[in-house]
Amino acid sequence: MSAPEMDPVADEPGDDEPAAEATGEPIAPAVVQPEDARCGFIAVIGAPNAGKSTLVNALVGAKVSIVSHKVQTTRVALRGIAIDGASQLIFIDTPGIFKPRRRLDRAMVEAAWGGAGDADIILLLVDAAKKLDEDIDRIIGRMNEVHVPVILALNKIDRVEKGDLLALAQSLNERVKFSATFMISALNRNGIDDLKHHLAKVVPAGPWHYPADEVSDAPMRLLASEITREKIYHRLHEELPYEATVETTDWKEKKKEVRIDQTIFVTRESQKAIVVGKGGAMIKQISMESRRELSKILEKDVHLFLFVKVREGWEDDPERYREQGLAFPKD
Ligand SMILES: Nc1nc2c(ncn2[C@@H]2O[C@H](COP(=O)(O)OP(=O)(O)OP(=O)(O)O)[C@@H](O)[C@H]2O)c(=O)[nH]1
Ligand SMILES: [Mg+2]
Repeated sequence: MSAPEMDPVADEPGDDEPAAEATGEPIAPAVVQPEDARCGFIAVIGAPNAGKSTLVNALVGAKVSIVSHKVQTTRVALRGIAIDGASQLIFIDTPGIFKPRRRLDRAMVEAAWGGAGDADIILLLVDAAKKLDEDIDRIIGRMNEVHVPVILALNKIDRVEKGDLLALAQSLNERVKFSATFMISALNRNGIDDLKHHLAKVVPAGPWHYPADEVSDAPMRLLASEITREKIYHRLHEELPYEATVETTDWKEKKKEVRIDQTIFVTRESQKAIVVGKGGAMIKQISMESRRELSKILEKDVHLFLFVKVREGWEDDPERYREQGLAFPKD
């Protein structure tokens, strides 16, 4: 990698003692599990902003996927893992399915349907507080093509009148043969346990895929990039978050602390100025918020160094897709 274009920003000084290189990959231990084990992959699909990532985090009981009030936050199909009784539930949090325009959009839609294709069960999440629109129509239109059970979950019921909710459930059930319908609030955890117990009953019998204490299969480096990307989504607006990408370039871990280097790629000089902010104020804020959350997750002191680089046309560079775990669409 070429030299950074600006000094790294760290809100804590790093230190220069030699540190062991961590690979971020867990060493697979033998999976201990009950005799009557069940295990299944559940793809959570739905329109952008329906609350899919919030739901996966609620079901897993840990933050495995980033959330924002903006659409198209999730880019890659990420897995979150939960245990309920003798069942291991592996949730695939997919990007929102929408009408793809840019190449990145197409990669995200493919990742979403790809995630659904790998699943034993599809969980279709619909924002009940929103009118049915063409996003939902497009998804519903393809539901009859899938050959696994589809469960409907109406989300955000904290924002809907009961009568409207029942009418929505009925009209969707007239169009697709759902195996079950749930009404939930992913944000308030309302109905989450019922949904989880149901899933635990219907996933196929079979051995667990992951150790009991694992909540995500994503390498820590990717999760760390995602956390910083979430802070960018919270702090910056308009097209910038969509045109920014974060890569973790270095990870040095010691017993009690970890040094993480990340690069934020933007597509134009003007965007770089916004990300850095006046006197570096914005990047410091992003760095501080990301570092705090990473420290909590890693249970270690984190020294986070953020670099900002302009890379024109990263959206057409296959390597940038691979780094984010996406397949590169040819056209
Ligand atoms: N009121 C309310 N808001 C919710 C609920 N669930 C999620 N949200 C909010 O909806 C917004 C979108 O949530 P996400 O989990 O990022 O949605 P997503 O479906 O993963 O979005 P994409 O990844 O962009 O497709 C966030 O602001 C959430 O806090 C809910 O049950 N009630
Ligand atoms: Mg999401």
